Amino acid sequence: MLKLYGFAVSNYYNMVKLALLEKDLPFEEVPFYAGQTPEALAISPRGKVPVLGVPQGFINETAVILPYIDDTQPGPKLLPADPFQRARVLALAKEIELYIELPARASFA
Ligand SMILES: N[C@@H](CCC(=O)N[C@@H](CS)C(=O)NCC(=O)O)C(=O)O
Repeated sequence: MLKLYGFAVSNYYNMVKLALLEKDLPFEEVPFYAGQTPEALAISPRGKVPVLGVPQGFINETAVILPYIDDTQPGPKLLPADPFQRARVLALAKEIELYIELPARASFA
């Protein structure tokens, strides 16, 4: 079973979680707060979340995890087949990540 390492307040964690839910895949959530300990770095080389645990090992970086899920797992495709429509969806996701969610973090406290 796929394992999702991370914590729920992370937008990146939630991007991967939503992809897994959208595809209706079984997965286990593993609380993981990353950091720079040897144990954490063995799972996540930069000490970041999310990480996807797969039978062969660990995959990090959201932009790598999402296409991996789409390419290897059943369920509805996460992106449109048409290149222009796909670009529009990816641009919207990038807009939310860079220009809405990251600045909004300043108000989390
Ligand atoms: N480029 C990474 C960024 C991930 C990232 O910044 N995650 C944050 C949480 S939202 C994190 O792990 N922060 C803990 C830290 O940097 O020590 C990705 O897209 O997965």
